[in-house]
Amino acid sequence: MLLIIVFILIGSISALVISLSEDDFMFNEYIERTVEYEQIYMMSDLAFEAVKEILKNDNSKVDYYGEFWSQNIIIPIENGKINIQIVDQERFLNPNYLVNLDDTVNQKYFSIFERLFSYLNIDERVLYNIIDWIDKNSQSDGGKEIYPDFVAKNSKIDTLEELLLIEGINDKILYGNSSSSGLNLGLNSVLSPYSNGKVNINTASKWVLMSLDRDIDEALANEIVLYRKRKYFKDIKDLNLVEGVTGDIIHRISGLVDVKSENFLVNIDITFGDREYKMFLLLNRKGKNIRKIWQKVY
Ligand SMILES: [Ca+2]
Ligand SMILES: [Ca+2]
Repeated sequence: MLLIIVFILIGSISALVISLSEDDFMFNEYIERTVEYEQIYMMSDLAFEAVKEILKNDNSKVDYYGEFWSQNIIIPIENGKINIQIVDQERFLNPNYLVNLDDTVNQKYFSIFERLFSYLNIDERVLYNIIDWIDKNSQSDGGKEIYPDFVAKNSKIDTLEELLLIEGINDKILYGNSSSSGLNLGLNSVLSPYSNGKVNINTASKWVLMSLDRDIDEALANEIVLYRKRKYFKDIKDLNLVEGVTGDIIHRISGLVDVKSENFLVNIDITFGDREYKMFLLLNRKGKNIRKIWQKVY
């Protein structure tokens, strides 16, 4: 990916030499920017190495708030700073797990999403639209398979922005709305297509916890969050230390939850002179092995 970008840059520079040779000012500006981009990539590599070290030195068997990775990291640089925020993806629900490998609907996940959508005041029809968007077949399961200008993707969701193509999902539903009163949480604060499908009970928000089981109401979810402020869950069974969590609840959610995370989205903000760059890295961790899945620069 990086190589491709470098090649494109080299190509663009030679094209510019021909077309802009009379406009030295613009050309110099372009070269300056190109050099800056190279520096940005170098910094992002540095940031990646730093994050890799942090995650390598972390206990991968349990992940919770208070661990080093969960804190904001600021690295001062000449002329600016690098701000790194690591977000574990297992705090979110992954909509891709609504559909099983054999293309049938995953009933457990369906119930979780039904609850989630009712908390977020999203029409249940949108849930069927998401299922038909993801499942490989083109027969409607109650949702939309054919749109006026295109057909449903019939494949997994790669990015949350992609949800905007699905009927019934608009900016307000995806990103939330903080202007009016009441709960206006966006899907982007509860979903991720990068999660391994097992919700980390140490990092999941109250709304995700409430969606997991019909007997986890708001009061009980608050209790779980309160417990987490003092201790963390070393094991799923530790949930019974929270007053109100029954053996039945633990039994029902045991295959859907975990106490650790595997995928991490790293937000890197680079302030450099008067310019700002945004960079995202998706990392996967298996024990001490950290793998970069992709990298994006804005
Ligand atoms: Ca950890
Ligand atoms: Ca489909």
